Amino acid sequence: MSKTVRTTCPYCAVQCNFDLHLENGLAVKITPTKACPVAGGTVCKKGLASLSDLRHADRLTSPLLRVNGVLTPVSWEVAFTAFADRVRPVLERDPSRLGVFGSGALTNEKTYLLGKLARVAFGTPNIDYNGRFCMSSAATAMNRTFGLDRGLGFPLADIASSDLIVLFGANIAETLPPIMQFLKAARDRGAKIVNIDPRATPGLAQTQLAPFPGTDHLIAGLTLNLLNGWGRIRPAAPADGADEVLASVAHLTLEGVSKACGVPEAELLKLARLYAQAHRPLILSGRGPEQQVNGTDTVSTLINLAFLAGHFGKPGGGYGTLTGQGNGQGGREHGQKSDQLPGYRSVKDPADRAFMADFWGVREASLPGAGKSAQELFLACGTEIEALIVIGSNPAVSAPGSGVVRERLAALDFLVVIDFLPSETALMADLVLPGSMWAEEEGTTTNLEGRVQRRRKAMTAPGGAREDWRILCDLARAVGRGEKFAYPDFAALQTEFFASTQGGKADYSGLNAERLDGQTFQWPVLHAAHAGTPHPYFAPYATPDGRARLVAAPMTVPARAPLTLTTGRVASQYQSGTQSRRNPGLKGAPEVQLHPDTAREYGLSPGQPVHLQGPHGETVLPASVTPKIRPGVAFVAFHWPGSANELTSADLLDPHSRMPAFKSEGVTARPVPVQAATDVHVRPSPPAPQSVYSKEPA
Ligand SMILES: Nc1nc2c(c(=O)[nH]1)N[C@H]1C(S)=C(S)[C@@H](COP(=O)(O)OP(=O)(O)OC[C@H]3O[C@@H](n4cnc5c(=O)[nH]c(N)nc54)[C@H](O)[C@@H]3O)O[C@H]1N2
Ligand SMILES: Nc1nc2c(c(=O)[nH]1)N[C@H]1C(S)=C(S)[C@@H](COP(=O)(O)OP(=O)(O)OC[C@H]3O[C@@H](n4cnc5c(=O)[nH]c(N)nc54)[C@H](O)[C@@H]3O)O[C@H]1N2
Ligand code: SF4
Ligand SMILES: [Mo]
Repeated sequence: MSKTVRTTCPYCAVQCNFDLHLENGLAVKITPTKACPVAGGTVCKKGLASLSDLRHADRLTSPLLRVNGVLTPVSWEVAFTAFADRVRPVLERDPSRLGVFGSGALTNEKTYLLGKLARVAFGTPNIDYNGRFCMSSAATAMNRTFGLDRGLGFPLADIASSDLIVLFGANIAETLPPIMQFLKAARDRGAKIVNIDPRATPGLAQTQLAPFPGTDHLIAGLTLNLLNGWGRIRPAAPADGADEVLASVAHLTLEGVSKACGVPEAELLKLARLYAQAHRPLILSGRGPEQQVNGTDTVSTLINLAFLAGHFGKPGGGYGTLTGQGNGQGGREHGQKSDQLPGYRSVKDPADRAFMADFWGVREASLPGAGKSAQELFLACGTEIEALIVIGSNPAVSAPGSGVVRERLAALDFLVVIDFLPSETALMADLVLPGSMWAEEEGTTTNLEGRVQRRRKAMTAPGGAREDWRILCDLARAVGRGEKFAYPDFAALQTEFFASTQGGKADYSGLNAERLDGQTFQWPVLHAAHAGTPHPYFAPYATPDGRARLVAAPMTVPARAPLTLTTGRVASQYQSGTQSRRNPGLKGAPEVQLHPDTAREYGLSPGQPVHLQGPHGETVLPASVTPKIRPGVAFVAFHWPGSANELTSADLLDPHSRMPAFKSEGVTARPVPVQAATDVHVRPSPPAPQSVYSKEPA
C-alpha cells in the first residue's frame, strides 16, 4: 500500500511543504512540491533528510523510569503512577515549585495545551520555553514599539522588490536556505546586498562588514545619525520618542564607531550612503545581534533606523527578524511563555486574564501570574523548582553555560522529559515519556512570515510511543485535574485552540482544518471569510494610543576581550543535534574557527586541538583556521555536547528579554599537545544512549 501525504518540514521556520511518500506505513521518500506557498519547491538538505529520523533505531518506544539509577522501560500505567506520586506532593506544597519548559518545535495546538496544562491543571506560573533563547529580544523590541510581534510583517516574496538588503547577523544561505531565492530575485533586479557578520558567510553579499560581536547597535546608530545629518529623517508614521532616539546617537562619529566595531570608516560610510540612497531598503536580523546582553536594545536601534528613514511597514522595505524554529512564531504566541496567554494575550492584563479564565471556566484568581524566564527557571532547579517537565528541548546541550544547567537539572527531585529520541536531557531524566514526531500527528505551525499551515499525520508513532497531545492530557489526569483535558479527538483540541485566540493580537479564530486544507493564511485571521493579513504593521499600531513608541537605546561600547567567542550554526546540523547528529545524511563535527592571525598569536596550527576556557566551563576542539572570520573572534557551533555552550555564560541575560548572551563571550585559548587531547570533551558529557537503558520492554 502506498500513499503520499503533503505536510510541512519538521525543522526550521521557513516551513517548506513537501510530499512524504509511504509504502506499507513506512516513510520512503520526500519530494518537494512547486505548490509550496512558502518556497515554491525549494527545500534544503535537512528537510530532505528528515525522514530518516522517523524510524531511527534509537526511537523511544516505551516510557522509561529511573529505577536504581538506571532508566528502565515501564508501562504507561506505571509511568503515570510515578508521575502522580512525585508531582502531586509538589503541587500540594506549592504549585510554583513545578516548572514546565516547552519549545518552538511544538505545533500551535501543543503550545496552547502546554500553557493550559501548566496554568489550569498544575496552577504553576513557572512555564517558559526555548524561544526565550531564540526570538525573545526581537519580540520584546517589536512589542514595545508597535505592540505587535510578527517576525516578518510581509510575505517572503516581498523581499524580491527591495533595492537594498542589509543582513545583520543572519546566515541565510546556511540556516534558512530557500529564502536565498528571494534575495537572488532582488539582486537580479539590481538590489545591493550587505552582510554584517564577523564571519564572511556564504551568500550573495556584495559588501561585507565584519564587526566585533555585540557592536551592531553602534553601526545602526551611526547610520541613523548620518542620515539625520543629511536631512533624511522622515518617520514612517506618527511616533513618540523620535527626538530622544536621534539625541541618543548624536555623539556617534565615523571615527569612534569604526574604532569600537573594528570596521573601517569607509565601509561604515558606504553602508550609510547605500541606505540613504535606497528606495526600499530592508534590514533583516538573525540571531547575531539579538543573542546579546543588549539584544533588545540593538533590535530597537534597527527598528528606529528603518522607521525614522520612512521605510518601516512598506512592502519590500523596513525591518524584519528571521524566526528560527519550525513553529518559532506560533510557539511564542499561544501561552507557553512565562508572561503570556493564548492569542498573544498578556498574563498581566486584567482583561486578557478575565477572557481566558472565562474561556477555560476557571476563576480568574486561580490563573497564576508571570513566572520565571527560561534560564532563570533552569538556574532555580534544585532550589525553588523541585520538579521540571521538558518537552521539545534539549537544554543539557543548548542552554547557555550548559555545564551549570546540567548541574541544576541533576539537583532536581524529579525531571520528566517528553521526547522521541534519547536526548542528553532525556538521559538525565527520572521519567522519559516517548512522544510523537512531525509525521505522526496533526496540527498547525506558523512560519516566519506568520503563515499558518497544516501539518498532517501520515503514520502512527512506533511501539508504545504516543502522540504528545495525548501525553499532556494524561499528565493532567494523572494529578486528578483531567476534566478540562478530556478531548475526544485532536479536532476538539484544535477547535478549542483556534477559538481561544479570538480577539487576541495573534487571532487565528477564522481558521479551521478544512480552510487550511488547501490554503495558508497569515495572521490575524479574524473570521471564517477573512483572507488573513499579509501586512500587519500599519498605523494606528497595536499600542494603546496607536502611535509607534520608539525606544532610545544606550549606545554603550562593549568591553573587548582579547578573544571573543561567538556561536551559532552550520548548514548540516540542527540545534542541539538530537535529530541531526543521528542522521547519516547530515554530517559535521565540532571545531573552533579562528583567523590565521589569531591562530598564529595563540600558537595554533590547523587541526590542532585547542583548549578553550569560558566563565564556567572548558572544552577542547580542533582548530579550523580560516580567513573568513575576523581576527580576535572565535566561532563555535552549538550542535554537540562539549561544544559552544560549555563556554557561554550561564547568567548573562538581556534585562528586557532575558535572552542569554550567546554571541559574545570572552574566552581564553591555548594549544593542547595532540597526544594529550584524546578526549576532546574535557567536561564529562552525559553517557551515550545505549549504555543507560535497554530498548527491550520490561
Ligand atoms: N542548519 C541549520 N539551520 C537552522 C538552525 C540550525 O540549527 N541549523 N536553527 C534554526 C533556528 S532555531 C534559528 S534561531 C535560526 C538562526 O539562524 P541565524 O541567525 O542565521 O544563525 P546563527 O548561526 O545563530 O547566527 C547568524 C550569524 O550571526 C553571526 N554573528 C555572531 N555574532 C554576531 C554579532 O555580534 N553581530 C552580527 N552582526 N553577527 C553576528 C554569526 O557569525 C552567524 O553567521 O536558524 C534556523 N535554521
Ligand atoms: N551557544 C548557542 N546556544 C544556542 C543558540 C546559539 O545560537 N548559540 N541558539 C539558541 C536557539 S535560537 C534555540 S532555538 C535553541 C534550540 O535548542 P533546543 O531548545 O535544545 O532545541 P532542539 O535542539 O530543537 O531540541 C529539541 C528536542 O526536542 C525533541 N523534539 C523536537 N520536536 C519535538 C516534538 O514535537 N515533540 C517532542 N516531544 N519532542 C520534540 C528533539 O528530539 C530534541 O531532543 O538553542 C539555543 N542555544
Ligand atoms: S529550509 Fe527549513 S523548512 Fe525548508 S526544508 Fe530546510 S529545514 Fe525544512
Ligand atoms: Mo532558534
